[in-house]
Amino acid sequence: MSTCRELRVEYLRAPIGVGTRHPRFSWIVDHRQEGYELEVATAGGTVWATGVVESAQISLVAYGGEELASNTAYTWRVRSRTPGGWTPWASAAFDTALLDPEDWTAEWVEPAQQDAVVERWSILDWIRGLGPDTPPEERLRPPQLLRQRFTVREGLVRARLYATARGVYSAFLNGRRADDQVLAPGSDAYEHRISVQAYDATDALAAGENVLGIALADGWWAGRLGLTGSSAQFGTRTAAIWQLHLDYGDGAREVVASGEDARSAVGPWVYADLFVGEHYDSRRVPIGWDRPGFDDADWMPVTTPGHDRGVLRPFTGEPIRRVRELPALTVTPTPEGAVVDFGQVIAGRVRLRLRAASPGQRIRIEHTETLAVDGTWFDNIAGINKEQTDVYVAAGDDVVEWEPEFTFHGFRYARVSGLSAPLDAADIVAVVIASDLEQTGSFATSDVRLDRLHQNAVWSQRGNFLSVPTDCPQRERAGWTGDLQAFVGAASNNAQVVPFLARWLDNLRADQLPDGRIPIFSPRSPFDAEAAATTQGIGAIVASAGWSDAIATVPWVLYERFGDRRVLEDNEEALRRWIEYQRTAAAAELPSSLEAEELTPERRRRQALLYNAGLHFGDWLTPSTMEGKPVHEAIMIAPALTGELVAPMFQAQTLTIAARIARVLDRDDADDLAARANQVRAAFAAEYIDDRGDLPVRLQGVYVLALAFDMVPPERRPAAAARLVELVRARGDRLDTGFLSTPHLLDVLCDHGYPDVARTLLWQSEMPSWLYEVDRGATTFWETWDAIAPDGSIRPMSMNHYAPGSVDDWLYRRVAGIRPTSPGYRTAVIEPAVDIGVGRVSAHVTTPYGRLAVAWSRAGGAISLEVDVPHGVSAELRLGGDTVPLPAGTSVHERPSFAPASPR
Ligand code: RAM
Repeated sequence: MSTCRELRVEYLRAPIGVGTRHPRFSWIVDHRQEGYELEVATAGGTVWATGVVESAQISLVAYGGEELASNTAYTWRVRSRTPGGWTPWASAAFDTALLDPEDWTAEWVEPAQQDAVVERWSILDWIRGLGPDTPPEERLRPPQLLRQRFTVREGLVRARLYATARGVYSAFLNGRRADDQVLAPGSDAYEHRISVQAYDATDALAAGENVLGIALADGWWAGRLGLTGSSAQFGTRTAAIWQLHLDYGDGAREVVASGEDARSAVGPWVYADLFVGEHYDSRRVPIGWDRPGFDDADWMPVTTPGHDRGVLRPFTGEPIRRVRELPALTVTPTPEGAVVDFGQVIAGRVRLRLRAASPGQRIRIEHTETLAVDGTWFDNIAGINKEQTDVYVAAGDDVVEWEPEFTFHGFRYARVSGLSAPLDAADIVAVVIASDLEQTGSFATSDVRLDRLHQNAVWSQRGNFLSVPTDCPQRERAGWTGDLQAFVGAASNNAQVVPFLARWLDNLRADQLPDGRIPIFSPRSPFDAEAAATTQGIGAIVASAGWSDAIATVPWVLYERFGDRRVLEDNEEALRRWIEYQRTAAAAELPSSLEAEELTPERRRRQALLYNAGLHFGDWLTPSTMEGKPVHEAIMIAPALTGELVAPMFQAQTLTIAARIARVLDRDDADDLAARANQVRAAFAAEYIDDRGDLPVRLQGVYVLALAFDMVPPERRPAAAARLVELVRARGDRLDTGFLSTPHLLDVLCDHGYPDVARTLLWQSEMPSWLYEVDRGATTFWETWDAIAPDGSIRPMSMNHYAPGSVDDWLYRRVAGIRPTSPGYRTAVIEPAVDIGVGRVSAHVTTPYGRLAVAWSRAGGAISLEVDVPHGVSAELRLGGDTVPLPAGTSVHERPSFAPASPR
């Protein structure tokens, strides 16, 4: 009898620094579970024992004992009763974080420093290309070093370091990195919450004198951030705080806390900024600074300014790490430097091996996502503070490897200059950095272009799931809510995203405005708030339909895919506040198009239900609205054309999701919420949909959303769907959908009897289309379909924007055909699109019960399918009108002569 495996606490294996007093336990068992027994213990004995529980639940069993204590080591064990009897016990460990701000006695310490320069730019400045005219050396400041000496007695058995910073930091213990994470503490809504990292320091310490070192740079706190590249958005001075907890074999516990005994100095960097890049002078390294025995007599004292400790929160999820390395595919010498192609657009930086560089030799590394059509260097993200350039100054060692510490870039190509010999391809790698999420899905076919399309989504996810979900890793790095709302389904197939997105949702809720508005991005800095309040037009948008609705969509998709109720509970109140904001705003304002009109009382009543006034991004970047105009003008057209329609559609959909959530959580008002959703739909239909199912704006996206969100009364749906198809045809079978509608386009076509049109769109290779990008060599999704035009000309757009990659979810759900029919895949269907136009597809997702996989192939009329269903998932196969239940385990299904069910 095999034991339970994959033991996890809050989704992670043997985590330290668990941030809740009531964690949830999950495991996998390779048989049908009828019951389980679970126990949690400390060294002192059992703290919770469930006894035998008659239940099939193997996922997210919530701890139900006395509240767990801070900074404590626990073990847990579980066994499962299956039809064959009890499995043996399986056990694992976990460890809690400092769970309360009161657990902190340490002081925030500020190293001696000059204040960071405050550079403030507006969107208008950005459009005009205005920016600082002095080089970064003259404006940016050097990162700092902090060191603290302490003594450890004999008999240490466990040591945990808890640390964080206002800034970005690396921690060292006796000259060794505290662990392999980079860019801690990551990005947070720092005003409200700052994540604290937990490190296992046991093996790094020894009896006698020890040294804790912290290297500290501006990062998201004081560095450049967002579209405008403005700096010091949270503060102008960095600081760090730490507590090292030492447990001895004799039961004694000691704490080494940051305070006035720490010393500080300027580090070897001239500057380090997330956007601008890093300038590192290896001649200035104070060798041994983070080890005992170093003389810090000429270091500076620190100050303890008494910053708030109430914002400290245990970090949850996976940190940012170096997740892989890519070799140089080609190195091309040019007069300006050696241009290296890594073959893939990524977020990261390079590691360079230098041989015999002379003291003071300066090596420069520039980064870009694309070259011009003639192969020359091209900055697709030129602009204020977006240099993406690193500088290394050699000390004169024989061979040295260097990788920046406190920056990253969005790039595929690097240009290296200042070398004394030609660059050898073996001496440079691209280091991909990302939040180190477990990759849990796969999708592959017999068609290389479709596979590349899927890989482009995976890579855009990797490049943008970096501490928080961002829009793009080179220009903004902002946690745009709308982009994630579009992509969350796709993201959930490819990786275990719950801890990562739950932490981001914590930030989003912290950033919610007092009036209930959910901001368009999070983290949102005090500068962002001020900029929006003092600007007009698009820059003044604080909340927007489709963006703010992420507070409904994201938790709901996580519940659907992973069955996690706690995410719903945690976000319910914020969602309700957003809904109430919409209700109030709907009653108070009319859209500008109606302001001058004399409305009947009936129309006035309907309009008062609709959240349709104000400026919204609308179906952002709808292709036809972008044609032939400069970008900054073009982007305003979709908001103007579609905002009034898109906003109430999302309002209705969000109310529907809220009603579903209320039902799951057993709330009394679930029916009321559903009724409100229907009132909004009825008012919308009466105001905006005519008898023939037509809407006032003839754009594909408007029809897609109207159909996807059930805005069209049933009898008019066929006509609306037919109009959508007509609009697709009129564009030469090419899509014309923006950020908000693209995720729904192909589903809507399939659900309304046009799978053939969906198929044509999928295989389209004329711009705008998915495969157009693939054919143009895209390795990630572009922000706009014409980022590289057919003639090779390049628009200054991001090449790494996942929002248009939402189609990846459709590939899993419809082409492979794997989808949940109840939360967390308790029940699921396998319904592959065997007539999509490929011979072979194989894919899997990781459900809470294990791997759910399908591999199908088609030869002429014969279909062959192999399905893997884990115990705990009740799945059925739907093919050509037949439905058959699928057994647990592997099963093979043959259909020698397959005739697809008729499309309508
Ligand atoms: C752009 C961002 C993002 C989008 C907003 C509206 O600047 O890149 O993708 O959500 O605008």
